[in-house]
Order: sequence, then structure tokens, then C-alpha cells
Amino acid sequence: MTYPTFPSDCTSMLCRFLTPEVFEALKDKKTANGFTLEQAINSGVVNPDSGIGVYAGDEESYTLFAPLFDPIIEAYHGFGKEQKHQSDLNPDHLNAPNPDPEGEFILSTRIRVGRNVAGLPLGPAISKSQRNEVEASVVEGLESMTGALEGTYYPLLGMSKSVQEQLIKDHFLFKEGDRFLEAAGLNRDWPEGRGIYHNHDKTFLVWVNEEDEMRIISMQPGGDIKEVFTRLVTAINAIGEKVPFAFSEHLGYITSCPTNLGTAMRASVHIALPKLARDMDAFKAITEKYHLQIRGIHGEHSESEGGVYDISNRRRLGITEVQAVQDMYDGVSALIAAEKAL
Ligand code: ADP
Ligand code: DAR
Repeated sequence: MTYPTFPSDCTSMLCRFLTPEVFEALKDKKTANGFTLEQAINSGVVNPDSGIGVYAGDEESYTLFAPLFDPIIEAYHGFGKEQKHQSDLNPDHLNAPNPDPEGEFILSTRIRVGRNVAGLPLGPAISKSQRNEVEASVVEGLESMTGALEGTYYPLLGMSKSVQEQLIKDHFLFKEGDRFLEAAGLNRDWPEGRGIYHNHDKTFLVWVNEEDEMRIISMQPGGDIKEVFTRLVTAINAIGEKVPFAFSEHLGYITSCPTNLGTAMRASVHIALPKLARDMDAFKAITEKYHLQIRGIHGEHSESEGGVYDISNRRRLGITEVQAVQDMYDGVSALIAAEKAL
């Protein structure tokens, strides 16, 4: 393997932190699952417009390739090598009365966590049989859910295009063919082993074997952020009793992308801010202050439509789950106040 060539305007963290010295130190190393540096960085080499450009193939990747991952984790999360992740999944600790009880601004709220199965590789290094094993064990656990979590699993294999496209259009199902995931090896054997579980109301959903082996999702129309968080915590606890989650004291919940480590949580609202949208400098001054990320109406790598934005917490590691939701809540409250003032 030779040192990759990057365009001069490359701004990804891969370009920034894969120095020739780090490359020389890591280029011949392999994890116990046979995962190599070349595999870890391929997404950022093939897609020089990546923000990060690196994925882990297993928990060992984060220690074996630490000279590359540690500075990325520090730069993205502000989280040092000696720090330990702290979890707080107690909704009683969240101070979040509905910031938009009249429903003037917030169309919907969604809070998700990534989880991977302990003892198995992550998506970039998993074999086809291991991925099918993950699907079988996760679905077995999900099909034992009762009450508000009771639902049905729909494998992607055999799903009609019209059903799949409607679920994606309605913001329930993951998109297909993401080039970043493709180059990371996360789309191998697609669509085998992938699918979506959801309850009758589609307020509790689980994606199986997309970027992570599970994405556990709670969502509903409106701005009752605390209700969404409470349902998510109930679901995480119920699934965690059936499926062991990959977790480390230092990095928290282990995920394929380093941006999702720790809480692996993204708490978002779809919010209409038509007046603020006319002054994106003022808009971004608020999102920066409250550690928020702006995505489009169809999630990552999509555009806003009709002045509606996906606003979520940017930090996921070095803060607890309650703090991640509080980040989003405090920032959204400030955005609503600014919109009202215009
Ligand atoms: P993830 O949040 O899992 O990292 P994306 O950003 O791609 O992934 O979003 C996945 C899907 O969730 C997209 O269809 C997106 O429109 C939808 N989504 C995200 N936040 C909300 C929300 N607050 N309300 C409704 N749908 C949402
Ligand atoms: N597209 C990759 C990943 C960035 C974070 N988003 C995730 N993990 N879905 C990039 O490096 O831009």
C-alpha cells in the first residue's frame, strides 16, 4: 500500500491527520478480524469531500489505529485519550418542557442511538454470515417486544420498491447507495441482512445493518422532546436485555464512524424557521453556540426544503445522553426565540 494522494483542497480529518509518519507506522497492521488501514481509510480516499473519511472495522481498530483515530476523536468531540465516557439515560434528569406547545415551528422530533453487537466485527469488516447472524439475533430480540414497542420486522430483501421508497420519503427508512458507506464496505451484499422494525404507529423503529448493526429510533410529530427521549430509553433498555451492546469505558458505545462514538446519539427536530433562514449568519451563530448540526430534510447529505431544517446535537462523546438531548433542546429553544423576535 502506498501513501494515498489527496487533492490540495482536501479538508477531511483523514487528510489532516494521516501524516506520512502515521501512515508508515500503521500501513502493515491488521486487527484480529483482518481489518487493515487501507480498508479504514478507503472511504476518505475515494471521497476526498468527506468530513471525516475514516471508519472502524471493529472495536480493536480504535486501539490498533489509535495514532489516526485519537486525533480525529479529539478534533471532532474534544475528547482526550485519558477521558472516560459517562452515560446518563435517565429522562428525569432532562429539563425539556415542550419548547413549541402551539406547534408553530417544530414539525417532528426524532432521537436515535447507534448500537453494535458485542464480540462481532462492525459493518466494514463483518462477513456475510456474521451479518445474517446479527440480523437473526436482533430480530429475535425485537420480536419479543411488548406493549408500545410491539411491532414487525420488514427485511429489505423482498421489500417492494414502492414500499421502500415510501418509507424513505416518510423519513422512516435509511436511504440506499450512500457513496461514503459504499467505499467503507458497509454496503457489501446489499440488501441481504438489512431491514427495518417498527411498531404500529412508527414511533419506535430499529434499522438493522445499515451504518451500524442497530439504529434504535424514537420519533413522533411535534416537539415533545421528553416523551420521545423517554420512549427511546425504554426501548434501549428492553433491547439491551436481549442483545449485548459493544461498549468500552473509554469510548462508550462502539460505532463504525468515530463521529458516533460515546452516546452514539443524534437528537433532532424538523423545524420551520423561514425568517431566520434569510439570515444564515445569524442562524449559524446560534447553532455554533449551542453545538448544533444543521442537516437537510432527508438527513445527512440532503438539502433543506421550504425553510425546514433538521437541527440536532453535534457532540456525541464526552457528554451524556441527557446532555446531548439538552444541547439540542437549549439550541432549538434559542432558535425559536430568534425566529419569534424577527
Ligand atoms: P441518522 O440520523 O440516523 O444519522 P440521517 O441524518 O440520514 O441519519 O436521517 C435519517 C432519516 O431520519 C432521514 O430520512 C431524515 O429525514 C429522518 N429524520 C431525521 N431527523 C428527523 C426528525 N426530527 N423528524 C423526522 N424525520 C427525521
Ligand atoms: N460521510 C462521512 C461520515 C461523516 C459522519 N456521518 C456519518 N457517520 N453518517 C464523512 O466522512 O463525511
